[in-house]
Amino acid sequence: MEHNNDLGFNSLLIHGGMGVDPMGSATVPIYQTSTFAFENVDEGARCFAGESKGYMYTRIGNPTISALERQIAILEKGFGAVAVSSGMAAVSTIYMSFLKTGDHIVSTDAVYGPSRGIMESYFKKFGVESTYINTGNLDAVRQAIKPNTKMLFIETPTNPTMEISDIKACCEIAHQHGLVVVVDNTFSSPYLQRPIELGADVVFHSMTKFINGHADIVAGIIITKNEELYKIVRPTMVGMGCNMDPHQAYMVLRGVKTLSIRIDRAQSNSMKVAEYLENHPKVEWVKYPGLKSHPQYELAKKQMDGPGAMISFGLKGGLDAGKVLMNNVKLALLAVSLGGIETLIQHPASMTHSKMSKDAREKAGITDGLVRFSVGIEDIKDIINDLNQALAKI
Ligand code: LCS
Repeated sequence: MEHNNDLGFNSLLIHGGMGVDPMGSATVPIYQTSTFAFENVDEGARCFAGESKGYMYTRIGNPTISALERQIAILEKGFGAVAVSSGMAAVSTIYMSFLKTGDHIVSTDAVYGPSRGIMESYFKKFGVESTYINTGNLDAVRQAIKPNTKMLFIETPTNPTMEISDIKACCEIAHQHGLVVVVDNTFSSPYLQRPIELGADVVFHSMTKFINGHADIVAGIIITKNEELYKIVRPTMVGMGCNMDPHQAYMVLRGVKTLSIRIDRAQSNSMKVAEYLENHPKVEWVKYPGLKSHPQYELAKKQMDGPGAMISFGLKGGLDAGKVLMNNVKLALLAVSLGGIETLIQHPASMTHSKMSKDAREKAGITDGLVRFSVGIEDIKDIINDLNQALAKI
């Protein structure tokens, strides 16, 4: 696939996925159609044989979706991308693409709950084994790899514990054993972290979060570093039918254009919120990669172009105090999801990670008292005032 990779990141956000529209449209039109007419029978046959670039059926491909796939592949420095209906559709497509009965996967323990949940339920049913470790610990990664291990699945920073894994070092270890390295890049977006440049084979996103950024769409995407992997992933997605809808693709194409300016603002707000929390007498701990107190502050600085806009913290009063805080915020929404323009607060142990066993949660550092904060782009004084008045109620 040919990409114009010479432009800077901000220019690529605006122009990266755009082809030349025959009608001169400044935006990518929504091809809201399920099917495409062929000129004649031979042309239809050529399309299905892969000998013609024409479109056939929207589950297989659609010009609006293709534009988004080109756009994200360019931003992630990959060969190509496959858009899917949600972040979880990306996870299941990746598992289905690369794992079979008897295989084993090593995964970050504090991944987004359902990424682990579907492996431990459905994929276990098909005979795939899994081991969950802190992939920030390279010795643990080495020790977890077995003769039947096929995939190393990393989430960094982790949802919600904000642990960082060294992507480059993990790839070096995994590749010595011939594993496919998959990185969930949802928390950083390609603006802050590009795992393929660090050696990853497959990157994916819940584009519901930073990439779309407006809390109005659920969407996912898988980016591969080369054509060989792309040719495994695309037919799996087509066969399983977890394609994106053209309107969904249009919304994400619109949202992604402002990715860098949204993250710049949310990140500058986050630094101030993290410092405010760290100095608050009712707060016990704060985990944010931009704080020097983060155990992997140096690694985050090396691997990421910024610490992002997600913060986790715990209060001295534990879960009870956390509940008072969450029930009393007025500006922040008490809601799951993250990475949007609005500030959100939620409780992972009873919400996003509630399907994990308490034991697995505790081992992964998802304690009952952990509160997760997704910092939006509102005025910083209003975000802090809101936290201040809610913390005063404890
Ligand atoms: N990966 C990460 C890191 C996520 O945070 C999520 C969703 C997914 C994958 C799945 O994406 P989806 O299918 O929802 O598009 N995370 C959520 C969260 O933390 N709160 O609500 C959803």
